[in-house]
Amino acid sequence: GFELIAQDSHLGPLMLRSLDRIEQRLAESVHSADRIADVTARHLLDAGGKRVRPLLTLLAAEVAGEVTDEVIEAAAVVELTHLASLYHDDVMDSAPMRRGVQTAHTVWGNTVAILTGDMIFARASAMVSALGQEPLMIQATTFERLVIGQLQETTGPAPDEDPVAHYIKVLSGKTGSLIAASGQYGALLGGGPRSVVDLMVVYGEKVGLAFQLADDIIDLTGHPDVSGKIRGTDLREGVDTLPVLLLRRDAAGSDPAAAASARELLELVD
Ligand code: GRG
Repeated sequence: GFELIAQDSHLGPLMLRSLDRIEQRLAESVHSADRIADVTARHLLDAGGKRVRPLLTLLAAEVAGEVTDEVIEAAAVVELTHLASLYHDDVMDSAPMRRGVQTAHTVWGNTVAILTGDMIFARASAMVSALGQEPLMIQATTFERLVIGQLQETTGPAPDEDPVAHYIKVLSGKTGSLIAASGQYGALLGGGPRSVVDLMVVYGEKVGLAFQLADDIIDLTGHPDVSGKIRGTDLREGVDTLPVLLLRRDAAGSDPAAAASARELLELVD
């Protein structure tokens, strides 16, 4: 998690101190007076996670302007939004594990997991509302794109839609949107110029895409102790990731050599 980033990175003291402050804000903001809600909301936060989105917010602020208190707050908001979406995602996918621990719905049931996600999302919304009108709009747009991405993934491509194009559209919504928002918040609240704030959207989308593709490859090749996930889960559950979609495209394509080797590999996975 955060400790891993801190150990392995070449981040300067300002970044490390800022990550520490974000961690404190995260712990404060999931706290609930309700004993059970407190436990369920801490569950995934305490389990770790890489904190990639808050880090991107900090880096964008540093590049475009400076790390302000509002940047720290926004960095916590993006991680909370991500956290909320993970509670819901794990229910939808019936995932047994997340961040190396049992998922919340496995421990407490679907209802508790969904409501915990709702509570964390409400906290993020309250925090972002104090940051002003534009961050609030970014948050609302991002939430909608997250939800639509998830919806499109669930419904699958239209009959006349290219599966690879559909896949990229889904990723742009469910992963690219929040990563783009992370950069946007950093540049905006760090006092950066408008041009850089807008560029962060394009940059974040591409980082999000690269990030998710890496995730797909980790599912095939990653080590469970490092990734916290069971290898080959996507394949076993028939989730169409880009490596498989590209093999199918090659298998049906006009290059005979590529088609033959793609078919050979697909036999291993189908
Ligand atoms: C309640 C905000 C909210 C959303 C509901 C469920 C849903 C709509 C959207 C799902 C979005 C989702 C979970 C996308 C997957 C994104 C992804 C790449 C997750 C893994 O991110 P990492 O690797 O995980 O950053 P860690 O654990 O390191 O934080």
